[in-house]
Amino acid sequence: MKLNELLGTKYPLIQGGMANIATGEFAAVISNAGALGLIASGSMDGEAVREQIRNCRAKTDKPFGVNIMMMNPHLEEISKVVIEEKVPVVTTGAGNPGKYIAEWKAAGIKVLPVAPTVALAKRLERNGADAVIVEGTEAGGHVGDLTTMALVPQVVDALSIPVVAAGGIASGRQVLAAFALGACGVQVGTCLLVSEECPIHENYKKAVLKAGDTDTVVTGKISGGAPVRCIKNKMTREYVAKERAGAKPEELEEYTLGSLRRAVFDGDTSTGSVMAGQVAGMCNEVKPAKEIIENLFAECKTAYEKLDV
Ligand code: TUI
Repeated sequence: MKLNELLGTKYPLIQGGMANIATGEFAAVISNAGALGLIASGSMDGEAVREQIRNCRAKTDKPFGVNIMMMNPHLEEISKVVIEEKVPVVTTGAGNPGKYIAEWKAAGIKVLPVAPTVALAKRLERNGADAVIVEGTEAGGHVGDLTTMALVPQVVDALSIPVVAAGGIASGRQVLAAFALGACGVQVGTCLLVSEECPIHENYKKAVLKAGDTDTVVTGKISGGAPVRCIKNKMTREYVAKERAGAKPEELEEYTLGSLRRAVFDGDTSTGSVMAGQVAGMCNEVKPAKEIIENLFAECKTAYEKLDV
């Protein structure tokens, strides 16, 4: 099935969740550009999500979604708010949403969970997901171990529902590659961080613009906590040093408390978590979101015509 048919979009592209960044207003910008904008509910409570849904609706009549982070302490509340507010699409991340899928589906919501493995993707298909978003470890933020290149075709082969590719996509060539791997669309985050409308601190945007191919690192791999990909800085260096020295998960958690907010709102790119994917190295220019999205599909077409196989 075509992703545009499932979501009611013009472009088969979903904006990544991006906790603390993707407000209702930003999601509306992306939806108005013809893709699917998402409100990132991150660690918001139910009423904050409701407010963002209403803000989004005030700015667009196009389909949009809410991304639900499964580690959110207000998960139960949010799972009800998306039903009450008749949100068209829900995506999930950082956990298994299996037990919520039936009630969301019964409310007419399209459900697209992120799966970092074939096993979870299969389970989610059995639970009734409309499609799965397969996110490779190239992505920014919380990540699994497998790459987009290796994981997407394995999930495509194992499932009958549509698969959306995420992680490592910031150009038309990568969109084309995702389709070649059997995906029906893409999810992108990092390339939208450098959109004019993205409501992050200027310093965060500059850090992404400046980053090269080797400038991101995954913290939390050694300690067995939640692995998170960020742009390398003082925080990631100290975090990894603490992990190597055998720091306890609680100590590490306390160390990063509020670190994403510090980067997003205060522009503290030294002790903050500047979450971004490996493609930060190719996001070198600030442009309107609409132009970024249109360029991805125009470039995809040119790259297809130029394929020399
Ligand atoms: O969720 C994301 N990316 C995120 S969430 C986030 S907020 C956060 N900050 C610090 C620590 C943890 C979270 C920042 N970035 N991407 C989607 C994603 N989902 N990546 C990996 C997963 C995932 C992992 C395990 C999905 C399901 C899963 O299931 C495990 C299980 O229960 O079977």
